Amino acid sequence: MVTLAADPFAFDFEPRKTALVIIDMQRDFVEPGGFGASLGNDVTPLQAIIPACKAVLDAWRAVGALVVHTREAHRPDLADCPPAKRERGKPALRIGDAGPMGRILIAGEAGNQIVPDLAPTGAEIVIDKPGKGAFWATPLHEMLRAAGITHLVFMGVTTEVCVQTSMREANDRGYDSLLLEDCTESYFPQFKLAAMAMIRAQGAIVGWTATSGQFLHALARH
Ligand code: TIU
Repeated sequence: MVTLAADPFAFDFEPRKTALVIIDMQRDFVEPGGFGASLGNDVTPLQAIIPACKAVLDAWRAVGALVVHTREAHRPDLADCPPAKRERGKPALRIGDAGPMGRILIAGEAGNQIVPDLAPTGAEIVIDKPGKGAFWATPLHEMLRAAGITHLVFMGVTTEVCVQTSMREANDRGYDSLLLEDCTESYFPQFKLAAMAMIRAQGAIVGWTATSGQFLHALARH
């Protein structure tokens, strides 16, 4: 059992019953020319978390525990993209349009690939999800249950959109979830802070937060 000093109180987990879930660290969100940039955002703050994510991923791989990567991805025919999602806002490029890294948010395109530093190995689970949450319209819950997983450690982008939605979905399915504070980022710093506060409020109503340093320290003592 690993006991981690976390907020709002200690987060205890068995690594063999815990999955590291890395949300949407794909080029669409962290590189210029992708979906995030097409929405008018500066993507550079998101790139800054890659080294911290890599350190946690390397440590978790050394433990030999389960890794899940997600990508926000739609089918090339957009059959899994509600028109409301495609038409929302006034993006420079809409989902499915041709951009500098291929078609925006479409499975198989260059922009849909996870950034090289965090690229999945063949043994790791990769979930393509059509929504913001990792559980909706995906086999993730069944795969985690089959693997005996009860606890989830989250990293990725963006904190208040796909990460928070996925943590809320996980919470309603009975998982205990931890978010690594310096391994997640938003295009809006105030939203990151607010999302983390909402997650750990009311006695961990959605989950816990801790820094990657606290997590790595606890894992090393395990
Ligand atoms: N992955 C994810 O968070 N998808 C988004 O669309 N995020 C935004 O912040 N727009």
